[in-house]
Amino acid sequence: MASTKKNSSGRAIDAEPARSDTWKRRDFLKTAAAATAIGGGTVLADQADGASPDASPHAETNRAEDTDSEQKRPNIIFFFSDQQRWDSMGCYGQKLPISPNLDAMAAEGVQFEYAFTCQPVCGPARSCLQTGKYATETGCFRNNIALPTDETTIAHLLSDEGYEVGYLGKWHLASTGLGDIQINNREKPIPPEYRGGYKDYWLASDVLEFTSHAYEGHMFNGDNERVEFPEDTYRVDAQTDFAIDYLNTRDGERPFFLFLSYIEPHHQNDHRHFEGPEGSKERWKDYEVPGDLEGTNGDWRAEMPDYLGCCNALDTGMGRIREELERLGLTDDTVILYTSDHACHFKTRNGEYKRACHDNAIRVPMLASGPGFQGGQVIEDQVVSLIDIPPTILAAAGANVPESMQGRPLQTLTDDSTANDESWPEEVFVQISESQVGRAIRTLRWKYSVRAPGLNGGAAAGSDVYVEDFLYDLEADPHERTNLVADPNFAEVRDDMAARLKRRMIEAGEAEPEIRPAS
Ligand SMILES: [Ca+2]
Repeated sequence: MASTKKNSSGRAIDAEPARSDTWKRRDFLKTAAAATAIGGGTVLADQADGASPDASPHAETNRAEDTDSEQKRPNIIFFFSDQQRWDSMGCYGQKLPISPNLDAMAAEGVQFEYAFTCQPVCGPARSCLQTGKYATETGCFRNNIALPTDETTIAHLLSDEGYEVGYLGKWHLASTGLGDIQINNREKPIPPEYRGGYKDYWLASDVLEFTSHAYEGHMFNGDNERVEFPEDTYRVDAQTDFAIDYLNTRDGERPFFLFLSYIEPHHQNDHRHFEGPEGSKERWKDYEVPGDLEGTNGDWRAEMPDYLGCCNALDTGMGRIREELERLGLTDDTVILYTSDHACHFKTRNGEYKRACHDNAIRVPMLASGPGFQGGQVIEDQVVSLIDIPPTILAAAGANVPESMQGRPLQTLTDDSTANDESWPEEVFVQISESQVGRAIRTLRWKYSVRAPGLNGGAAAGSDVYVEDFLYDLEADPHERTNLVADPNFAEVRDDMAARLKRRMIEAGEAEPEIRPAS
Protein backbone atom coordinates (compact mmCIF):
# COMPACT_ATOMS: atom_id res chain seq x y z
CA MET A 1 0.00 0.00 0.00
CA ALA A 2 1.47 3.27 -1.15
CA SER A 3 0.48 5.63 1.56
CA THR A 4 -0.29 5.23 5.19
CA LYS A 5 -1.81 8.00 7.18
CA LYS A 6 -0.52 7.42 10.62
CA ASN A 7 0.63 9.44 13.54
CA SER A 8 -0.38 7.88 16.77
CA SER A 9 -1.43 4.28 16.26
CA GLY A 10 -1.48 2.49 19.57
CA ARG A 11 -1.13 5.68 21.56
CA ALA A 12 -1.80 5.75 25.25
CA ILE A 13 -5.00 7.15 26.65
CA ASP A 14 -5.26 10.71 25.52
CA ALA A 15 -5.24 13.60 27.93
CA GLU A 16 -7.48 15.68 25.71
CA PRO A 17 -11.09 14.62 25.38
CA ALA A 18 -12.38 14.14 21.85
CA ARG A 19 -13.54 17.41 20.41
CA SER A 20 -16.34 15.98 18.39
CA ASP A 21 -18.61 18.73 19.67
CA THR A 22 -16.48 21.36 17.99
CA TRP A 23 -16.53 19.69 14.63
CA LYS A 24 -18.45 21.70 12.11
CA ARG A 25 -19.96 20.19 9.05
CA ARG A 26 -19.72 23.54 7.35
CA ASP A 27 -15.94 23.36 7.69
CA PHE A 28 -16.03 20.07 5.91
CA LEU A 29 -18.37 21.28 3.22
CA LYS A 30 -16.13 24.25 2.47
CA THR A 31 -13.31 21.89 1.68
CA ALA A 32 -15.11 18.80 0.49
CA ALA A 33 -15.36 19.78 -3.15
CA ALA A 34 -11.64 20.38 -3.40
CA ALA A 35 -10.85 17.38 -1.27
CA THR A 36 -12.86 14.85 -3.17
CA ALA A 37 -12.51 16.46 -6.60
CA ILE A 38 -15.99 15.52 -7.72
CA GLY A 39 -15.70 17.18 -11.09
CA GLY A 40 -16.63 20.58 -9.75
CA GLY A 41 -19.81 19.29 -8.16
CA THR A 42 -21.72 22.11 -6.55
CA VAL A 43 -21.57 21.95 -2.81
CA LEU A 44 -24.14 24.25 -1.31
CA ALA A 45 -22.01 25.23 1.64
CA ASP A 46 -23.90 28.42 2.27
CA GLN A 47 -27.05 26.41 2.84
CA ALA A 48 -25.47 23.95 5.22
CA ASP A 49 -26.95 25.62 8.25
CA GLY A 50 -30.01 26.88 6.43
CA ALA A 51 -33.29 25.11 5.96
CA SER A 52 -33.67 22.33 8.44
CA PRO A 53 -33.84 18.94 6.79
CA ASP A 54 -36.52 18.06 9.28
CA ALA A 55 -38.65 21.00 8.23
CA SER A 56 -38.28 20.21 4.56
CA PRO A 57 -37.08 16.67 4.27
CA HIS A 58 -37.26 16.22 0.53
CA ALA A 59 -36.93 19.81 -0.60
CA GLU A 60 -36.03 20.32 -4.22
CA THR A 61 -34.16 23.45 -3.14
CA ASN A 62 -31.30 21.24 -2.00
CA ARG A 63 -30.68 20.13 -5.53
CA ALA A 64 -27.54 21.34 -7.22
CA GLU A 65 -28.43 23.62 -10.13
CA ASP A 66 -25.42 23.21 -12.35
CA THR A 67 -26.34 20.71 -15.03
CA ASP A 68 -22.77 20.23 -16.26
CA SER A 69 -21.52 19.35 -12.81
CA GLU A 70 -24.51 17.09 -12.21
CA GLN A 71 -23.43 14.93 -15.10
CA LYS A 72 -20.01 14.57 -13.54
CA ARG A 73 -21.18 13.60 -10.09
CA PRO A 74 -20.09 10.07 -9.33
CA ASN A 75 -22.27 7.03 -9.17
CA ILE A 76 -22.21 5.42 -5.75
CA ILE A 77 -22.45 1.71 -4.97
CA PHE A 78 -22.78 0.72 -1.34
CA PHE A 79 -21.81 -2.96 -1.22
CA PHE A 80 -23.07 -4.33 2.07
CA SER A 81 -22.50 -7.70 3.73
CA ASP A 82 -24.13 -9.09 6.86
CA GLN A 83 -22.18 -10.31 9.89
CA GLN A 84 -18.73 -10.12 8.30
CA ARG A 85 -15.63 -10.03 10.47
CA TRP A 86 -12.87 -7.58 9.51
CA ASP A 87 -10.28 -10.38 9.43
CA SER A 88 -12.06 -12.36 6.72
CA MET A 89 -10.09 -10.35 4.13
CA GLY A 90 -6.46 -10.47 3.12
CA CYS A 91 -6.00 -6.75 3.55
CA TYR A 92 -6.98 -7.21 7.21
CA GLY A 93 -4.71 -10.20 7.77
CA GLN A 94 -6.64 -13.21 6.46
CA LYS A 95 -4.14 -15.80 5.26
CA LEU A 96 -6.39 -17.77 2.87
CA PRO A 97 -7.07 -16.27 -0.57
CA ILE A 98 -10.62 -15.27 0.36
CA SER A 99 -10.64 -11.73 -1.00
CA PRO A 100 -8.42 -11.02 -4.03
CA ASN A 101 -10.89 -8.53 -5.48
CA LEU A 102 -11.49 -6.64 -2.26
CA ASP A 103 -7.76 -6.60 -1.59
CA ALA A 104 -7.26 -5.06 -5.04
CA MET A 105 -9.93 -2.49 -4.26
CA ALA A 106 -8.15 -1.65 -0.99
CA ALA A 107 -4.80 -1.37 -2.76
CA GLU A 108 -6.27 1.22 -5.13
CA GLY A 109 -8.61 2.93 -2.71
CA VAL A 110 -8.77 3.49 1.02
CA GLN A 111 -8.90 0.92 3.81
CA PHE A 112 -10.23 1.87 7.23
CA GLU A 113 -8.30 -0.38 9.57
CA TYR A 114 -10.40 0.30 12.67
CA ALA A 115 -14.02 0.35 11.57
CA PHE A 116 -16.92 -0.53 13.87
CA THR A 117 -20.65 -0.88 13.81
CA CYS A 118 -22.67 1.51 15.97
CA GLN A 119 -25.23 -1.23 16.74
CA PRO A 120 -24.28 -4.93 16.51
CA VAL A 121 -27.57 -6.32 15.22
CA CYS A 122 -29.20 -6.23 11.78
CA GLY A 123 -32.23 -3.94 11.86
CA PRO A 124 -30.81 -1.22 14.12
CA ALA A 125 -27.55 -1.05 12.13
CA ARG A 126 -29.58 -0.72 8.94
CA SER A 127 -31.73 2.06 10.40
CA CYS A 128 -28.53 3.96 11.25
CA LEU A 129 -27.21 3.54 7.71
CA GLN A 130 -30.41 4.82 6.14
CA THR A 131 -30.84 7.84 8.39
CA GLY A 132 -27.43 8.72 9.82
CA LYS A 133 -29.04 8.71 13.27
CA TYR A 134 -28.37 6.39 16.16
CA ALA A 135 -30.87 3.58 16.57
CA THR A 136 -32.46 5.07 19.69
CA GLU A 137 -33.15 8.29 17.77
CA THR A 138 -35.40 6.61 15.21
CA GLY A 139 -36.85 4.07 17.65
CA CYS A 140 -35.32 1.14 15.72
CA PHE A 141 -33.30 0.08 18.75
CA ARG A 142 -33.84 -3.66 18.21
CA ASN A 143 -34.78 -5.96 15.36
CA ASN A 144 -38.39 -6.09 14.19
CA ILE A 145 -39.16 -2.40 14.35
CA ALA A 146 -39.96 -0.89 10.95
CA LEU A 147 -38.18 2.32 10.04
CA PRO A 148 -40.75 5.10 10.67
CA THR A 149 -42.11 6.20 7.30
CA ASP A 150 -41.47 9.88 8.07
CA GLU A 151 -37.72 9.42 8.52
CA THR A 152 -35.53 11.11 5.92
CA THR A 153 -33.10 8.60 4.41
CA ILE A 154 -30.02 8.85 2.23
CA ALA A 155 -32.27 7.75 -0.65
CA HIS A 156 -34.57 10.75 -0.15
CA LEU A 157 -31.62 13.12 0.09
CA LEU A 158 -29.86 11.75 -2.97
CA SER A 159 -33.13 11.73 -4.90
CA ASP A 160 -33.46 15.42 -4.14
CA GLU A 161 -29.95 15.86 -5.55
CA GLY A 162 -30.98 14.32 -8.85
CA TYR A 163 -29.69 10.81 -8.22
CA GLU A 164 -31.39 7.64 -9.38
CA VAL A 165 -31.78 5.61 -6.18
CA GLY A 166 -31.93 1.83 -6.13
CA TYR A 167 -32.04 -0.93 -3.55
CA LEU A 168 -31.21 -4.60 -4.05
CA GLY A 169 -31.30 -7.36 -1.45
CA LYS A 170 -32.05 -7.66 2.24
CA TRP A 171 -33.95 -4.70 3.73
CA HIS A 172 -35.07 -5.70 7.24
CA LEU A 173 -36.74 -2.36 8.06
CA ALA A 174 -40.34 -2.94 6.96
CA SER A 175 -41.86 -5.12 9.69
CA THR A 176 -42.74 -4.53 13.33
CA GLY A 177 -43.25 -7.18 15.98
CA LEU A 178 -42.79 -10.93 16.09
CA GLY A 179 -45.43 -12.86 18.03
CA ASP A 180 -47.33 -9.58 18.32
CA ILE A 181 -46.73 -8.67 14.70
CA GLN A 182 -48.24 -5.30 13.76
CA ILE A 183 -46.63 -4.61 10.40
CA ASN A 184 -45.76 -7.77 8.50
CA ASN A 185 -43.80 -7.53 5.29
CA ARG A 186 -41.28 -10.18 6.23
CA GLU A 187 -42.11 -12.58 3.40
CA LYS A 188 -44.23 -10.26 1.26
CA PRO A 189 -43.66 -7.49 -1.26
CA ILE A 190 -42.77 -4.39 0.71
CA PRO A 191 -45.24 -1.54 0.09
CA PRO A 192 -43.60 1.58 -1.39
CA GLU A 193 -44.06 3.62 1.80
CA TYR A 194 -41.83 1.16 3.67
CA ARG A 195 -39.04 1.24 1.10
CA GLY A 196 -37.19 4.19 2.63
CA GLY A 197 -37.40 6.34 -0.49
CA TYR A 198 -35.72 3.89 -2.90
CA LYS A 199 -38.11 4.69 -5.69
CA ASP A 200 -36.21 4.20 -8.95
CA TYR A 201 -35.10 0.58 -8.66
CA TRP A 202 -36.20 -1.99 -6.08
CA LEU A 203 -35.61 -5.71 -5.81
CA ALA A 204 -35.70 -6.81 -2.21
CA SER A 205 -37.01 -8.99 0.54
CA ASP A 206 -37.57 -7.72 4.06
CA VAL A 207 -36.26 -10.84 5.76
CA LEU A 208 -34.24 -12.45 2.99
CA GLU A 209 -33.52 -15.55 5.06
CA PHE A 210 -37.29 -16.18 5.14
CA THR A 211 -37.59 -16.05 1.35
CA SER A 212 -34.39 -17.81 0.33
CA HIS A 213 -31.67 -20.31 1.05
CA ALA A 214 -28.19 -20.61 -0.41
CA TYR A 215 -29.40 -22.09 -3.70
CA GLU A 216 -33.06 -21.11 -4.01
CA GLY A 217 -35.39 -18.30 -3.18
CA HIS A 218 -37.01 -15.12 -4.36
CA MET A 219 -37.33 -11.40 -3.78
CA PHE A 220 -39.90 -8.85 -4.95
CA ASN A 221 -39.46 -6.11 -7.50
CA GLY A 222 -40.76 -2.54 -7.47
CA ASP A 223 -44.08 -3.71 -8.95
CA ASN A 224 -44.51 -6.23 -6.13
CA GLU A 225 -43.84 -9.15 -8.47
CA ARG A 226 -42.06 -12.19 -7.17
CA VAL A 227 -38.65 -12.65 -8.80
CA GLU A 228 -37.08 -16.10 -8.44
CA PHE A 229 -33.36 -16.57 -8.01
CA PRO A 230 -31.98 -18.43 -11.04
CA GLU A 231 -31.91 -22.19 -10.54
CA ASP A 232 -28.78 -23.77 -9.06
CA THR A 233 -27.19 -20.39 -8.57
CA TYR A 234 -25.59 -19.46 -5.27
CA ARG A 235 -27.49 -16.58 -3.65
CA VAL A 236 -24.58 -14.14 -3.77
CA ASP A 237 -24.07 -14.87 -7.47
CA ALA A 238 -27.78 -14.46 -8.13
CA GLN A 239 -27.84 -11.10 -6.41
CA THR A 240 -24.75 -10.01 -8.32
CA ASP A 241 -26.46 -11.08 -11.57
CA PHE A 242 -29.38 -8.82 -10.67
CA ALA A 243 -27.00 -5.95 -9.90
CA ILE A 244 -25.25 -6.37 -13.24
CA ASP A 245 -28.63 -6.42 -14.99
CA TYR A 246 -29.44 -3.15 -13.27
CA LEU A 247 -26.16 -1.57 -14.38
CA ASN A 248 -26.96 -2.56 -17.96
CA THR A 249 -30.61 -1.58 -18.10
CA ARG A 250 -30.68 1.82 -16.37
CA ASP A 251 -31.10 4.70 -18.78
CA GLY A 252 -27.89 6.39 -17.62
CA GLU A 253 -29.35 9.88 -17.62
CA ARG A 254 -28.68 10.51 -13.94
CA PRO A 255 -25.92 9.39 -11.61
CA PHE A 256 -27.08 6.40 -9.59
CA PHE A 257 -26.88 5.32 -6.00
CA LEU A 258 -27.23 1.56 -5.55
CA PHE A 259 -27.56 0.08 -2.07
CA LEU A 260 -26.52 -3.52 -2.69
CA SER A 261 -27.38 -5.50 0.42
CA TYR A 262 -26.27 -9.14 0.64
CA ILE A 263 -27.19 -11.48 3.47
CA GLU A 264 -23.90 -13.42 3.42
CA PRO A 265 -22.00 -14.40 5.51
CA HIS A 266 -24.99 -14.45 7.90
CA HIS A 267 -26.00 -17.92 9.10
CA GLN A 268 -29.24 -19.40 7.82
CA ASN A 269 -31.70 -18.91 10.69
CA ASP A 270 -33.92 -21.93 10.08
CA HIS A 271 -31.17 -24.52 10.45
CA ARG A 272 -28.61 -22.39 12.31
CA HIS A 273 -25.68 -23.04 10.02
CA PHE A 274 -23.67 -20.97 7.61
CA GLU A 275 -24.15 -21.87 3.95
CA GLY A 276 -21.13 -21.23 1.79
CA PRO A 277 -21.08 -22.26 -1.87
CA GLU A 278 -20.84 -26.01 -2.43
CA GLY A 279 -17.34 -27.25 -1.70
CA SER A 280 -16.61 -24.61 0.96
CA LYS A 281 -16.10 -27.14 3.74
CA GLU A 282 -13.16 -28.67 1.91
CA ARG A 283 -11.86 -25.60 0.13
CA TRP A 284 -11.51 -23.39 3.20
CA LYS A 285 -10.79 -25.92 5.93
CA ASP A 286 -7.15 -24.90 6.47
CA TYR A 287 -7.84 -21.49 7.95
CA GLU A 288 -5.71 -19.90 10.62
CA VAL A 289 -7.73 -19.70 13.82
CA PRO A 290 -8.28 -16.04 14.68
CA GLY A 291 -6.68 -15.07 17.98
CA ASP A 292 -9.96 -14.10 19.60
CA LEU A 293 -11.37 -17.60 18.95
CA GLU A 294 -8.33 -19.66 19.82
CA GLY A 295 -8.98 -21.86 22.84
CA THR A 296 -12.66 -20.92 23.02
CA ASN A 297 -15.75 -23.02 22.58
CA GLY A 298 -18.38 -21.64 20.27
CA ASP A 299 -19.23 -23.15 16.90
CA TRP A 300 -16.47 -21.74 14.71
CA ARG A 301 -14.76 -25.11 14.28
CA ALA A 302 -17.76 -26.45 12.38
CA GLU A 303 -18.83 -23.22 10.72
CA MET A 304 -15.72 -21.29 9.70
CA PRO A 305 -15.12 -22.93 6.30
CA ASP A 306 -18.67 -22.13 5.16
CA TYR A 307 -18.39 -18.67 6.67
CA LEU A 308 -15.22 -18.01 4.69
CA GLY A 309 -16.89 -19.49 1.61
CA CYS A 310 -19.66 -16.90 1.95
CA CYS A 311 -17.04 -14.15 2.25
CA ASN A 312 -15.21 -15.44 -0.81
CA ALA A 313 -18.46 -15.43 -2.81
CA LEU A 314 -18.99 -11.78 -1.85
CA ASP A 315 -15.48 -11.05 -3.04
CA THR A 316 -16.23 -12.70 -6.38
CA GLY A 317 -19.36 -10.55 -6.56
CA MET A 318 -17.31 -7.43 -6.01
CA GLY A 319 -14.89 -8.55 -8.71
CA ARG A 320 -17.75 -9.01 -11.17
CA ILE A 321 -19.28 -5.63 -10.35
CA ARG A 322 -15.93 -3.87 -10.76
CA GLU A 323 -15.35 -5.67 -14.04
CA GLU A 324 -18.76 -4.63 -15.30
CA LEU A 325 -18.17 -1.01 -14.30
CA GLU A 326 -14.91 -1.15 -16.24
CA ARG A 327 -16.66 -2.62 -19.27
CA LEU A 328 -19.28 0.13 -19.10
CA GLY A 329 -16.61 2.83 -18.76
CA LEU A 330 -17.87 3.81 -15.31
CA THR A 331 -14.88 2.94 -13.12
CA ASP A 332 -13.54 6.48 -12.79
CA ASP A 333 -17.02 7.87 -12.12
CA THR A 334 -18.12 5.44 -9.44
CA VAL A 335 -17.48 5.49 -5.72
CA ILE A 336 -17.71 2.03 -4.15
CA LEU A 337 -18.06 1.58 -0.41
CA TYR A 338 -17.82 -1.82 1.24
CA THR A 339 -18.69 -2.73 4.81
CA SER A 340 -20.85 -4.98 6.98
CA ASP A 341 -23.57 -4.36 9.57
CA HIS A 342 -21.64 -6.09 12.40
CA ALA A 343 -19.14 -8.89 12.91
CA CYS A 344 -19.43 -12.49 14.18
CA HIS A 345 -18.12 -13.96 17.42
CA PHE A 346 -19.31 -17.55 16.76
CA LYS A 347 -21.09 -18.02 20.10
CA THR A 348 -18.03 -17.12 22.13
CA ARG A 349 -19.43 -14.00 23.81
CA ASN A 350 -23.06 -15.05 24.18
CA GLY A 351 -25.26 -17.82 22.75
CA GLU A 352 -25.29 -16.43 19.20
CA TYR A 353 -23.13 -14.33 16.90
CA LYS A 354 -23.41 -10.60 17.71
CA ARG A 355 -25.16 -8.29 20.25
CA ALA A 356 -21.97 -7.88 22.30
CA CYS A 357 -19.45 -5.11 22.84
CA HIS A 358 -16.44 -7.20 21.87
CA ASP A 359 -14.47 -6.54 18.73
CA ASN A 360 -15.55 -9.84 17.25
CA ALA A 361 -19.12 -8.52 17.36
CA ILE A 362 -18.48 -4.90 16.36
CA ARG A 363 -15.34 -4.68 14.20
CA VAL A 364 -16.07 -4.76 10.48
CA PRO A 365 -14.15 -4.35 7.24
CA MET A 366 -14.55 -0.95 5.57
CA LEU A 367 -13.14 -0.05 2.17
CA ALA A 368 -13.76 2.74 -0.30
CA SER A 369 -12.64 3.32 -3.88
CA GLY A 370 -13.29 5.77 -6.68
CA PRO A 371 -13.37 9.58 -6.68
CA GLY A 372 -12.11 10.85 -3.32
CA PHE A 373 -10.78 7.45 -2.24
CA GLN A 374 -7.54 6.70 -4.02
CA GLY A 375 -3.93 5.76 -3.58
CA GLY A 376 -4.03 2.67 -1.39
CA GLN A 377 -4.25 4.61 1.83
CA VAL A 378 -4.70 2.77 5.10
CA ILE A 379 -6.36 4.87 7.75
CA GLU A 380 -5.14 3.43 11.03
CA ASP A 381 -4.80 6.39 13.34
CA GLN A 382 -8.54 6.91 13.69
CA VAL A 383 -11.51 4.77 14.59
CA VAL A 384 -14.51 5.06 12.26
CA SER A 385 -18.11 3.93 12.50
CA LEU A 386 -21.01 2.76 10.39
CA ILE A 387 -22.64 6.03 11.45
CA ASP A 388 -20.06 7.80 9.26
CA ILE A 389 -21.30 6.05 6.11
CA PRO A 390 -24.41 8.19 5.39
CA PRO A 391 -22.46 11.50 5.55
CA THR A 392 -19.76 9.86 3.42
CA ILE A 393 -22.30 8.91 0.76
CA LEU A 394 -23.76 12.41 0.74
CA ALA A 395 -20.32 14.03 0.60
CA ALA A 396 -19.39 11.76 -2.31
CA ALA A 397 -22.45 13.10 -4.13
CA GLY A 398 -21.47 16.69 -3.29
CA ALA A 399 -24.64 16.97 -1.21
CA ASN A 400 -25.23 18.70 2.08
CA VAL A 401 -24.95 16.57 5.20
CA PRO A 402 -27.96 17.38 7.39
CA GLU A 403 -27.34 18.36 11.00
CA SER A 404 -29.50 15.41 12.05
CA MET A 405 -26.77 13.02 10.94
CA GLN A 406 -24.42 11.99 13.73
CA GLY A 407 -21.41 10.83 11.76
CA ARG A 408 -18.76 12.52 9.68
CA PRO A 409 -17.67 12.08 6.07
CA LEU A 410 -14.83 9.57 5.86
CA GLN A 411 -13.32 11.70 3.09
CA THR A 412 -12.12 13.97 5.93
CA LEU A 413 -9.51 11.35 6.86
CA THR A 414 -7.93 10.77 3.47
CA ASP A 415 -4.66 12.27 2.33
CA ASP A 416 -6.48 14.21 -0.37
CA SER A 417 -8.63 16.03 2.14
CA THR A 418 -7.87 19.53 3.30
CA ALA A 419 -10.53 19.24 6.01
CA ASN A 420 -9.27 19.32 9.55
CA ASP A 421 -9.25 15.76 10.82
CA GLU A 422 -7.89 16.82 14.22
CA SER A 423 -11.48 17.08 15.39
CA TRP A 424 -12.28 13.47 14.45
CA PRO A 425 -13.60 11.74 17.60
CA GLU A 426 -11.17 9.51 19.44
CA GLU A 427 -13.82 6.94 20.15
CA VAL A 428 -16.73 5.25 18.37
CA PHE A 429 -20.02 4.98 20.22
CA VAL A 430 -21.96 1.71 20.25
CA GLN A 431 -25.49 0.96 21.44
CA ILE A 432 -26.25 -2.68 22.22
CA SER A 433 -29.76 -4.15 22.45
CA GLU A 434 -31.66 -7.43 22.81
CA SER A 435 -28.96 -9.32 24.74
CA GLN A 436 -28.82 -6.36 27.15
CA VAL A 437 -29.39 -2.63 27.37
CA GLY A 438 -25.76 -1.74 26.78
CA ARG A 439 -23.54 1.10 25.69
CA ALA A 440 -19.87 1.00 24.74
CA ILE A 441 -17.05 3.09 23.38
CA ARG A 442 -13.95 1.92 21.59
CA THR A 443 -10.81 4.01 21.13
CA LEU A 444 -7.63 2.84 19.44
CA ARG A 445 -6.53 1.46 22.78
CA TRP A 446 -9.54 0.91 25.03
CA LYS A 447 -12.87 -0.86 25.06
CA TYR A 448 -15.30 0.24 27.74
CA SER A 449 -18.86 -0.96 28.11
CA VAL A 450 -21.72 -0.62 30.54
CA ARG A 451 -24.95 -2.53 30.99
CA ALA A 452 -28.29 -1.51 32.53
CA PRO A 453 -29.07 -3.72 35.51
CA GLY A 454 -32.28 -5.71 35.41
CA LEU A 455 -33.59 -4.46 32.08
CA ASN A 456 -34.79 -6.51 29.12
CA GLY A 457 -32.83 -5.48 26.03
CA GLY A 458 -35.73 -6.38 23.79
CA ALA A 459 -38.09 -4.07 25.65
CA ALA A 460 -36.12 -1.07 26.92
CA ALA A 461 -34.23 1.20 24.52
CA GLY A 462 -32.16 2.86 27.23
CA SER A 463 -31.73 3.38 30.94
CA ASP A 464 -30.99 6.06 33.52
CA VAL A 465 -28.56 3.78 35.31
CA TYR A 466 -25.78 1.59 33.95
CA VAL A 467 -23.14 -0.57 35.63
CA GLU A 468 -19.62 -0.92 34.30
CA ASP A 469 -19.33 -4.24 32.46
CA PHE A 470 -16.04 -4.48 30.55
CA LEU A 471 -12.77 -2.61 30.24
CA TYR A 472 -10.11 -3.99 27.91
CA ASP A 473 -6.66 -2.66 27.10
CA LEU A 474 -6.54 -3.63 23.44
CA GLU A 475 -2.87 -2.77 23.16
CA ALA A 476 -1.91 -5.34 25.79
CA ASP A 477 -4.90 -7.62 25.25
CA PRO A 478 -6.12 -7.45 21.64
CA HIS A 479 -8.33 -10.52 22.02
CA GLU A 480 -10.18 -9.16 25.03
CA ARG A 481 -9.41 -11.90 27.52
CA THR A 482 -8.67 -9.82 30.62
CA ASN A 483 -11.52 -7.71 31.90
CA LEU A 484 -10.09 -4.75 33.84
CA VAL A 485 -13.48 -3.45 34.90
CA ALA A 486 -12.83 -3.99 38.62
CA ASP A 487 -9.05 -3.52 38.63
CA PRO A 488 -8.19 -0.59 40.95
CA ASN A 489 -5.17 0.29 38.80
CA PHE A 490 -7.49 1.34 36.00
CA ALA A 491 -9.93 3.49 37.96
CA GLU A 492 -8.66 6.61 36.23
CA VAL A 493 -9.11 5.09 32.78
CA ARG A 494 -12.64 4.05 33.69
CA ASP A 495 -13.45 7.57 34.88
CA ASP A 496 -12.19 9.01 31.62
CA MET A 497 -14.10 6.43 29.59
CA ALA A 498 -17.29 7.02 31.58
CA ALA A 499 -17.04 10.75 30.87
CA ARG A 500 -16.55 10.08 27.16
CA LEU A 501 -19.43 7.63 27.06
CA LYS A 502 -21.78 10.06 28.79
CA ARG A 503 -20.84 12.79 26.34
CA ARG A 504 -21.48 10.51 23.40
CA MET A 505 -24.84 9.41 24.81
CA ILE A 506 -25.89 13.03 25.22
CA GLU A 507 -24.81 13.79 21.65
CA ALA A 508 -26.96 10.86 20.54
CA GLY A 509 -29.96 12.43 22.24
CA GLU A 510 -29.94 10.22 25.32
CA ALA A 511 -30.21 11.46 28.89
CA GLU A 512 -26.98 11.64 30.89
CA PRO A 513 -26.99 8.38 32.83
CA GLU A 514 -25.59 7.43 36.19
CA ILE A 515 -22.75 4.95 35.68
CA ARG A 516 -21.99 2.76 38.69
CA PRO A 517 -18.80 0.78 39.24
CA ALA A 518 -18.91 -2.99 38.84
CA SER A 519 -19.48 -4.61 42.19
CA1 LIG B 1 -26.91 -8.62 10.54
